[in-house]
Amino acid sequence: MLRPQDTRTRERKSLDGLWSFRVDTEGVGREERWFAAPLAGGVQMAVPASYNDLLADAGVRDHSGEVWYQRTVRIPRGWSGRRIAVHLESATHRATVWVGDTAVVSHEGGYTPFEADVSELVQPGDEVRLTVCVDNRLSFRTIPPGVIEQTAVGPRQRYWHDFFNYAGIHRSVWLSATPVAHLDDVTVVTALDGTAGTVRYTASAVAADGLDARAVLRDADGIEVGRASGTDATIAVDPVHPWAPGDGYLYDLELQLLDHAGEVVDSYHQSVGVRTVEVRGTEFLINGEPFRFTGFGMHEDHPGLGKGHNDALLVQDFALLGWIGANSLRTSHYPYSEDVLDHADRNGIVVIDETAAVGLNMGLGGGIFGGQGYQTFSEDTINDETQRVHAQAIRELVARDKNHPSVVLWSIANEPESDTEEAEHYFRPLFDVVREADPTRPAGFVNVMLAPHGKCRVSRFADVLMLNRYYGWYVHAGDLEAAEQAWDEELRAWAGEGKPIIVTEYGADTLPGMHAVDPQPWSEEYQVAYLDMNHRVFDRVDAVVGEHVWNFADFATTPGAMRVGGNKKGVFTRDRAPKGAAFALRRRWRRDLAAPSAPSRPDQA
Ligand code: BDP
Repeated sequence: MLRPQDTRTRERKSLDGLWSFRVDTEGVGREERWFAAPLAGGVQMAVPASYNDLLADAGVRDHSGEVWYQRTVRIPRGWSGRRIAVHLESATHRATVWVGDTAVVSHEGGYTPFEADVSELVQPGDEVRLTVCVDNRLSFRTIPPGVIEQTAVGPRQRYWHDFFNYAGIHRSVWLSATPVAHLDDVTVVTALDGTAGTVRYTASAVAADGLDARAVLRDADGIEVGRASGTDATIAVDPVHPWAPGDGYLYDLELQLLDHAGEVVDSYHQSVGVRTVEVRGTEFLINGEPFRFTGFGMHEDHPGLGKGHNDALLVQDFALLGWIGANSLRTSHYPYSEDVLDHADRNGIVVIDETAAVGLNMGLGGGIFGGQGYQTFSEDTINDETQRVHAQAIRELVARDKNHPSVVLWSIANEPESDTEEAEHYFRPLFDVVREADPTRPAGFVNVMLAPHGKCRVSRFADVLMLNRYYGWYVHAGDLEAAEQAWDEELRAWAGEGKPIIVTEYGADTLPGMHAVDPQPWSEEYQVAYLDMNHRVFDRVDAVVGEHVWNFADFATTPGAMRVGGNKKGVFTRDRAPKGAAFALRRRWRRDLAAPSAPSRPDQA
């Protein structure tokens, strides 16, 4: 599946805006066929957005079950004879879509796209009713998992991840038209050799018998630099302008289907960054140069909007990444909007791309240690079926993001239980899945403090060690001296594995405006001292090739005794004001950026 585009043969029409919306409090919408008529009692709801915080109604915010979205759309008159599709970039966590009275697609998983070919159901020029039923319920068969518990006051959704279960249509919805004979996938793999680069593409097409394929590569100025014929070919570029951290140089690969007369039947544009990624010993190499990750684990999270995508806020977040000297981010804890990945490509920001497999650990809850009353892996909890859903989540992530040069590393889970035999059995095949889906990038998972060095049984499958550690916060809170010693010891033990280490989370909750002469937890000064302590430890261990502070910004969570209006580990507040730590990080990271080890570009030689 390719994302809808406007090209010389393709068109798309945005269905973003206000939709009619109704919460299915009683769970009767399907039985009553709410899709078959205008939504009775519908109110206006914005798409894209999380619906939770927009209606000033706790019943809506905390609703667990289905909600319904509906609108009408006129099929453009010029679209006759085309393949017409409805494309949703995401619906959290599962959805069914109807066109008129006909169900056209259902999709499981809240952060990857899906679409339906509706050509047979619509007539160009006509208006049709489009209904989307979105379900936010999590179970032991979903990624991320959760459980609905029956309590004295009714059912309650529980989950083991530390961010609010925002739901709805979080990203754009499109109506798209392609030729019936059309390209439906492309995979691009690039290589570098001295000043030369190669772009190998493999494309596939539908209903394209008798058609030829061709690819034209153009540089950022639109000048053609190479072309090739066929659905599988390599184009050489010399000299090449590589994609590199801080230098998001992109070529445009136009893929075409051609008829006998040489007329272009279909055209799709794939942006391409020519770069390589490799793990060698304890080094993480981009274009053969050691790369050191600085940046954050982030969240798609904003006041009001929840997890809805918004371009203005995207631009703001990336500007702050640039300001602070971050060269990378992790899409903690789910695949982010494709617009985020595109922006990372364009801006030379490196991405660790993560599935939504978070909370597969009954030893943890909301960042708080303590039993949850369930066993992580068992027939009734996380089991083979969950593993199948997880494998599908990995495949969908790779299928969507494989061509982004910014993506250099896959994270298949965050902080799962990883110190048991069951965990080993669960994860070993998932590493095969990710490597089969993408043999070109390293893969790993994010290790939790409960499975330290010597106990973790899953890290042996990973190319890169990603560690989340809270020495000085969840352990040795307030005692940075003890924290430093314990952290130093554990990190050196991990370094003995001979793999690169990225510290994917370290952070301290901080209330903006709380100050202390003698740094006390929750004060802005403590956050700075805590980060300084961590940095001393990292700088002593060569295998550490990355530091991602938890978190870029404060974010919404479920209410809890450990959360003051959400998680406050942000270096920025939820509305993106800097805490003191932002300036401290900027001093450290901007210094790193100026270092002479920054990858060189041939055109600057
Ligand atoms: C880690 C999780 C992250 C939490 C963080 C915290 O990976 O999602 O928000 O701890 O407790 O366990 O702040």
